[in-house]
Amino acid sequence: MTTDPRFPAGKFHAPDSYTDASRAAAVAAIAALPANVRKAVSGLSDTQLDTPYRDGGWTVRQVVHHLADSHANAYIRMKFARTEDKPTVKPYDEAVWAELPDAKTGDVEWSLSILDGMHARWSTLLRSFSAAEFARVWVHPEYGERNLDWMTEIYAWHSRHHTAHITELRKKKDW
Ligand code: NI
Repeated sequence: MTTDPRFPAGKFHAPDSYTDASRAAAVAAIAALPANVRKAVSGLSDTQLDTPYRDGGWTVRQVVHHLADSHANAYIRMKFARTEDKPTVKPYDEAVWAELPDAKTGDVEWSLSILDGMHARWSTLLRSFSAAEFARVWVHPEYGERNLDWMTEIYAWHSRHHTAHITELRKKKDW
């Protein structure tokens, strides 16, 4: 395990192969994110929410809103990949989005509510996928093709990654 504060849950490594069990575990991690992040921010004051999780990093508030921004894009991209032939997805600048006023100062409850509803739908969709559907791809203009298996794994990791930013900060600050 790395001690790099940017990667408290380790860096992402795609598995060599995908199985029913690995897919179920990844979907379970995505399904669990809303409750986990809600618990992670539970009881924090506005001042605590506006504290960077590391020097030069996003605040807890920005991390929560980033999860909603990122996962909304991922959810929609997966729907395109499920329903269209190799759709090209639209990149976005997550660092710029995190500085927009709704992400910088908005009530975390707004994004917690988005995550509650969206992850219920997203995990329901993922549980419906056959192996052939998990093999469907999208095309990223910079990174090329990625399939739904890879995407499910990376967003399971992404869920753990950002939740750990908040829980590690609370440990460090003894909050
Ligand atoms: Ni992220």
